[in-house]
Amino acid sequence: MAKRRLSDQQRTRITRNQADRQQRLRAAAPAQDDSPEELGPEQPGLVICHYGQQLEIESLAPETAGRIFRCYQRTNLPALATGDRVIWQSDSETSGVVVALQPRSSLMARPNQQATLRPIAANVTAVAITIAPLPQAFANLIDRYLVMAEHLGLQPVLVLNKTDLLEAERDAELEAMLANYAGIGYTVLRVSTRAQLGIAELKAQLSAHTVVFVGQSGVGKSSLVNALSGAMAEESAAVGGMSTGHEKGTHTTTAARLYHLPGSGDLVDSPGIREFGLWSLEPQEVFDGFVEFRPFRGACRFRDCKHLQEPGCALRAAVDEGHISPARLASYFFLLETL
Ligand SMILES: Nc1nc2c(ncn2[C@@H]2O[C@H](COP(=O)(O)OP(=O)(O)OP(=O)(O)O)[C@@H](O)[C@H]2O)c(=O)[nH]1
Ligand SMILES: [Mg+2]
Ligand SMILES: [Zn+2]
Repeated sequence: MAKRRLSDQQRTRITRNQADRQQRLRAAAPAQDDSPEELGPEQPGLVICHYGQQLEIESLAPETAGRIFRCYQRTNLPALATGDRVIWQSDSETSGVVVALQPRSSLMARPNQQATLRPIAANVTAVAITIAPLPQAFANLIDRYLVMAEHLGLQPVLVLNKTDLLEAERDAELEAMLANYAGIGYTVLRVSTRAQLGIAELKAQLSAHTVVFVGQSGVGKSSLVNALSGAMAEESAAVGGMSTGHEKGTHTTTAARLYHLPGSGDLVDSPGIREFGLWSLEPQEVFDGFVEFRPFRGACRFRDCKHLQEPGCALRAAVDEGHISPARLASYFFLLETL
């Protein structure tokens, strides 16, 4: 064991040395353009966006504060995410290299098709779970995000956008669902970026936070980020159309990006999800992610109760007594199945 660890360490050191050497070679190589290739001093920065191999780093150093540098990262670093605090060095007036990652307070990741986790946003403190009358909202997806937020200790906020599109009859189910979330204790905000409704309230709710907007494509995450940040045309997030016929979004946003709120707070716009991915959670963590279930943990007659047909099931009793909604229990089973 000790021997193996030593060789692991050696391997890491070799990789790091190689990376350093390549870095020095690259720095020492004759400049491709007429900019000097000498690396500047180590300085703090913030990852604004990570797409492909490129990072957009906002400088936090006094002399260049607020300026954006195109950077690549040293190969010994883990995958970086929007919101990461880093140490970087400039190699030109507009570019540089990220040399270190500073500790993260949180990391929101998303499973991809290969079931590996891809980091989306780091150091966020709140999650705005964005839904709309169209595209149709799914309780399962909302619950998945809620479980994730609870698990990471992030403040969840449910944001219903496009209230201008609400139709009483068609959206009765949506309203009932939202009333249920409010009843559990979640903050539910109603906004319309088109009709400019509820934006100030949402802003007030989020001003102390770094909040990531998540949800299906087409619900209006980018529209909300623009409305909140008051972004000027050239720096605003791209807003997409809706595919005709299916009332779905068109996956306009392709990489998470951070925007500063005037005053205080940061927003992270993220790409709409394509499928119900699997977050690697333990069944117990899923249970705990349903906050209104927690008082009934361990209260069933059988210690290994699956809350299906067992006699003396406290969870089922709670549903019968109206403390837990049947929809949330069904959602819990659905999430367990997809683990
Ligand atoms: N009616 C109405 N449409 C809206 C509202 N907000 C946004 N939209 C429209 O919804 C569509 C999708 O908006 P986006 O902001 O691109 O949605 P998104 O969630 O960022 O989508 P992805 O980037 O694909 O994940 C656009 O056509 C917007 O104009 C609203 O409050 N009311
Ligand atoms: Mg978008
Ligand atoms: Zn039970």
